[in-house]
Amino acid sequence: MTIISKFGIGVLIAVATAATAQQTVWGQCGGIGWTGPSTCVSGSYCAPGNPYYSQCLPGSGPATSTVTTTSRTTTTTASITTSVSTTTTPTSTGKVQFAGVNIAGFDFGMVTSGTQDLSQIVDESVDGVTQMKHFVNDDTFNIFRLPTGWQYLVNNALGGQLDATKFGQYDKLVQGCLSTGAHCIVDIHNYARWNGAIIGQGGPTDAQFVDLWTQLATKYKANSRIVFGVMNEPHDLNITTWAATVQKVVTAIRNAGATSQMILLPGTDYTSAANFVENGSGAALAAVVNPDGSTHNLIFDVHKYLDSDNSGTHSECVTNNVDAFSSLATWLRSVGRQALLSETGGGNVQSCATYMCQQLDFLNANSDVYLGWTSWSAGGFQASWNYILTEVPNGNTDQYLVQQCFVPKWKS
Ligand SMILES: *[C@@H]1O[C@H](CO)[C@@H](O)[C@H](O)[C@H]1NC(C)=O
Ligand SMILES: CC(=O)N[C@H]1CO[C@H](CO)[C@@H](O)[C@@H]1O
Repeated sequence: MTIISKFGIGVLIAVATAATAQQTVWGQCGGIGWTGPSTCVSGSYCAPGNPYYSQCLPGSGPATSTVTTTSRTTTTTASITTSVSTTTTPTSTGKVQFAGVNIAGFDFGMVTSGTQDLSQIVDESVDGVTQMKHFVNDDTFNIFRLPTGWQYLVNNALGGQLDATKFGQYDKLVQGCLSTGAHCIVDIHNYARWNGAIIGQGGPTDAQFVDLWTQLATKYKANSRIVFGVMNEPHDLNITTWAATVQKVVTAIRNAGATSQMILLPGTDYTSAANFVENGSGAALAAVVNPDGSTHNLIFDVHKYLDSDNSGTHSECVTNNVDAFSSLATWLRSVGRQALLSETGGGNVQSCATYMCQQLDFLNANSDVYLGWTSWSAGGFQASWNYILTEVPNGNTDQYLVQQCFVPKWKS
């Protein structure tokens, strides 16, 4: 009897919702297969994000005529339907929103135990900015990931204040990135650790890690193009406990005044895109919310290389990763969430050009769930090191893989 009355109430609510309800701000309001509300509450408008997902955003929307919007939507829908019914291979019907490069250097000396030898830092506050200007001006890239060690920012003082000199140098890189007009990911590159011990799991306390992010969010809260990359590549930890740590960081960033910027949520297994669902990262991180209970701009952070062991340490590529990104896309759609591929890359060789272009085609075709990518890596790699994944431009000339795939699959 109780069960029957619950069903009764459920049906009534469902009917009422479909007939009259307007979607709340940040909620979905359209897209292929969407049967929920298509209008938004007062003070917001339905923004057509991509064929699979429209969202209620605050404000009155861009001054676009209704006629133009409608005809564009219709065309897109028709072409998507055709491609799905004629082939199982994704075709480039869409395009990701963000494309860019990692600018490494302030993370140098960091190893997977979360220990950083500060003598190995390459200060990218000048050269890194020059590189970003090239990538924006010549390649139209619009996002950069700026890795740094936690130790560097606080000059090895766990729990301390941002170091005026060292953080000051890193901030020049961040400001240089912002000045290009791009989005800029502040990436703490510590593998969820400090000197061998796991944050919140025997190592630094959650409070110490939260304090770092409170300081960074306070510093950068005014800029909407800052993206908070909570942590690079956690591994070998308790994912449930880690997700609780991430929740505290998200709350702290929002409460510091960075109320709406993107925050990247990293899973375990080195944020592997292939293992994200299977290893419990997806379920644990999907429960992380903003202080208002929403998941607006909480984006899953994933990495995937194309070499034999997904490590990005071999020059040859052996996979286009379509299997991995395909299953992850299905899960992302099932929970209505999105991911950013913040590390991917390969050697400057033919096999990588073939597979990387296929991977980028797939991401473009699934741009409803994949926001974009930052490839690994430009930054402080000296020419004499012959680093196999280098994307450091030679003046204004891009490396082979950038020329073959990263630029054409973004610009086309
Ligand atoms: C992880 O931590 C949670 C909560 O603290 C605990 O219940 C669970 O047993 C732990 N999992 C493992 C595999 O140790
Ligand atoms: C920590 C954890 O559970 N890792 C697992 C994630 O999923 C991959 C793929 O199934 C496993 O190999 C890992 O052991």
